[in-house]
Amino acid sequence: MSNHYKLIFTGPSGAGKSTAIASLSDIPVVTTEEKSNELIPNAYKTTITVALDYGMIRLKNDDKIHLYGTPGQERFSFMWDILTEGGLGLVLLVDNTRPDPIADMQFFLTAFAEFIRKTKVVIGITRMDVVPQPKLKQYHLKLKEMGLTLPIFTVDARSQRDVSLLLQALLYSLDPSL
Ligand SMILES: Nc1nc2c(ncn2[C@@H]2O[C@H](COP(=O)(O)OP(=O)(O)OP(=O)(O)O)[C@@H](O)[C@H]2O)c(=O)[nH]1
Ligand SMILES: [Mg+2]
Repeated sequence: MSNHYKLIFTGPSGAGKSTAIASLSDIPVVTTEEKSNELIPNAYKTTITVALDYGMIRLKNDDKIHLYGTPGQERFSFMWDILTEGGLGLVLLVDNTRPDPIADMQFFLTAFAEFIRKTKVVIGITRMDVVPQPKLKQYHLKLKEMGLTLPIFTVDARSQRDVSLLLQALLYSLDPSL
């Protein structure tokens, strides 16, 4: 019998959750993008997720990894609890070009604290090619201050290779045999 694993992608708007799920998915992704000038905080993107993203990875043994992306904007945070239900792990993406990305990381780790207590989490910092500061070291310092030891990587959400490495780190921490 095949196994089904559910993973959640979260993080602030523009961090690349929808992009990362599209990079990884073996099926056409289900998205709930909305175009609205009032809602879009970033000039470089024209839509935002208002409910969820869904993609799926087929493993060789017929097992499936289901990928769910949350909306980044807090006004849609009512979806966060719904989407984490039954999830095995969390991918937190952080946009390094935002005004205070380390505070964003802290915000999402706090918002998902209950889920994280029961599961595993991996952190990917995106858009470092656009704004190289802060560095990973500063994220590590904040994690330490929060009493957390979590894997953290620089990733480009558009790169299938980058996001699969991130996912592999998460899967490995969940079950080294996966
Ligand atoms: N330059 C650069 N662009 C990136 C990188 N990662 C993602 N992007 C771009 O950043 C944007 C991310 O947009 P989305 O994937 O819609 O972001 P999201 O996290 O789903 O945002 P919400 O749905 O609004 O919460 C896209 O235009 C990507 O092409 C990166 O590492 N560098
Ligand atoms: Mg999105």
